[in-house]
Amino acid sequence: MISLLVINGPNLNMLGIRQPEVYGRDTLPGIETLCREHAQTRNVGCEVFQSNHEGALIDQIHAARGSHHGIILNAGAYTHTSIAIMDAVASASVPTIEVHLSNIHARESFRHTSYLSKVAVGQICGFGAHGYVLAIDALIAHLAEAETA
Ligand code: CA2
Repeated sequence: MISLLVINGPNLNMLGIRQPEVYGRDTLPGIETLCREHAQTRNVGCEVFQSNHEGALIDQIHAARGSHHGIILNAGAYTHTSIAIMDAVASASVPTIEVHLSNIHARESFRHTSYLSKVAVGQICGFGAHGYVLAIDALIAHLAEAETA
C-alpha cells in the first residue's frame, strides 16, 4: 500500500487560534484528520508530523526514505529560508509536494521565494486546507505515473 507522510512546520500548530483572516479557521488537528480521511478514500496510508524545529523536520524527511512513498510538506516560514530542508528533501529522494494554505505569491515579497520549489515535484498554494487534499491526489497521480514510466 502506498504510504504518504504529511509534514507541517513551525507555527502551523497555532492554526485556527490566531490570524484566521490569513490562514482560515481550520486547526492543525482538523487538517491532519482531513488528510487521513482523504487518504483512506484513496486507499493509501497517511501519517502526520508537525514540529517547530528545523532539525526535527529534517530528521523526519530523512526517515521517510524507505518508509513512505511520498511527502506533503508545508515547511511554514522555513520554506523561504532553509537551504538545510531543501537539501534534506533532495537527499531523501522521496517525491515531495510543497503546500501552503495561503497564496504566498500574493503576499510579502520575502514569501515569494521558496527553496523547496527547487526540489519539490510541485507547489500547491492558496487553497487553504483543501490544498492538502489536492496534494494527496497529485502525489498519488505522480507516483502512479512514475511507476509506469
Ligand atoms: O501559507 C502557508 O501555509 C505558510 O506556509 C504558513 C506560514 C508562513 O510563514 C508561510 O509564509 C506560508 C505560517 C504558519 C502559520 O503561522 C501562524 C501564525 C499565526 C497564527 C496562526 C498561524
